[in-house]
Amino acid sequence: MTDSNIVPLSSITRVDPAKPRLSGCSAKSNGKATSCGSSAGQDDLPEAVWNKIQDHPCYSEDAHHYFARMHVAVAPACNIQCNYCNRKYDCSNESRPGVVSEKLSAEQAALKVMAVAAEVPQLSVVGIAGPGDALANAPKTFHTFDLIHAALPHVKLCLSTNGLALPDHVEQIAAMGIDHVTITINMVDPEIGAQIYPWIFFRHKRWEGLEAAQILHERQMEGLEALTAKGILVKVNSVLIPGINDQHLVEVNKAVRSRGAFLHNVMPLISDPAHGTHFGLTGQRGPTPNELRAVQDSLGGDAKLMRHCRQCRADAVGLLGEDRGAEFSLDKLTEAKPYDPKKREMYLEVVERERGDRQKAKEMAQMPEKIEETPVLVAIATKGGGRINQHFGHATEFQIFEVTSAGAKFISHRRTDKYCVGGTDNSDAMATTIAALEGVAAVLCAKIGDKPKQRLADMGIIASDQYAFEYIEASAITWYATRNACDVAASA
Ligand code: CLF
Ligand code: SF4
Repeated sequence: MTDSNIVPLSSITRVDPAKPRLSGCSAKSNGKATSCGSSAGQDDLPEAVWNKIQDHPCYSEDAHHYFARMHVAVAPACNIQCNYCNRKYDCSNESRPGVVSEKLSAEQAALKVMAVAAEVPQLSVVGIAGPGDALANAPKTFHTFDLIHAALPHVKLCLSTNGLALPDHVEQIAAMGIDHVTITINMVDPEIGAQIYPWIFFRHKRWEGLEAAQILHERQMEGLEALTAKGILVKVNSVLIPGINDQHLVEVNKAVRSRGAFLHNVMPLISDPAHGTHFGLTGQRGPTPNELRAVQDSLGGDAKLMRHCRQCRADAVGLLGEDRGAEFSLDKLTEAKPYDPKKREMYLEVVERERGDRQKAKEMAQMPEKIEETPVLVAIATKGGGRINQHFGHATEFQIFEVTSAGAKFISHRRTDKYCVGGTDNSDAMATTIAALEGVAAVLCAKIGDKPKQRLADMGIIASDQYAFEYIEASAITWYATRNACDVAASA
């Protein structure tokens, strides 16, 4: 393991933010970290809330550029059955299908967290998100959190649950200082719930059909209300299942907002017959990216919507979108370096400076005075740090920003395959990339070869490495302004 996988500090100190070359979104201009559009920033929130989310990569879109989470897979059992889940695979509440590499004891989990903290100064949150349900394994979940908190009190604790057992544990969650809880809520109508959950196990009894869905719904609402009453930040995850709850999620959104949910995260159903789930085997499809976005847009209230979820594995480690879990398998923990708090302190100083500089750069970016207002999508290749700092050929995902004269706002990410594998072009990956870039006008990356650049140009997509290592939003705005200025000049 080396620090080379950490957001390279050298790459995030290159640009002079005072350089007046970039452009203005509607963000506040006091130099504090704010976010255009899709998520709330420091100026939009009470200080106590901002303090809780400023380094949580899931609760703050801005934070996900700088901070990492890790999940410890200590919770194998579950108390309900979802039609999109097969026990052989990770919990779909918080993870994409794929077996958990290692289930851990509480002690092993604490050791692993120490090893990751020693190597990854971005680590700010440890979550328990399966592979079953955290609260169906409550004693082990809380024991694990106890050990982690005793060893690393600065790390935030985060818990994910289907909500069935939640009302029984709210007091303990609050007493342990767990400030972030995710509940997966896919319905508030038991008729719809019965199409998603064939059974639950509750009070020593198995319940099925409408009764099961009714109990689950009531327990979820009770747990949500009890948590928010205690000031705990609750994120609600909803799995979008076309034809079952796609129209219904507006109602879910209203219900959870009215009960004080901090964020709503609508995630696409992942359905594949190979995963052996009921939905996979019966042909229930997941939504297209456009269907997902249409539902997200219909919910409004951008600051209350999470759009940057990566549907992580229950043993994920690293920045969202990357998985460094293999570096920290149990057999490697004996080689782990001791945790050095100085490394993290230095990283936090860099992040604070970077956030301020990035904001200034965004504010200084200039739009032409008169432009035709056509929102465009720009795809960014990034390894984190809020900068365009990844080679096109190394990208396994692109962050998608929508750019208008009001600024650049993150709207989603799209996965792709690496174009460059072992130093050679992977031509097959280009088809995946072109499909992932549907509707995108430009790709901004740290470097791109002539061949892929031409392939993209043939598809009408401009690829540029002109903004290598610059800040994302400011570069996207500048690219947009320049393009519009050229259009105006051409039509004059
Ligand atoms: Fe993990 Fe979940 Fe906590 Fe984040 S993940 S328990 S809130 S620390 Fe985040 Fe991953 Fe999406 Fe979950 S990107 S699947 S929302
Ligand atoms: Fe699977 Fe999670 Fe649903 Fe339990 S709550 S059945 S582990 S997806």
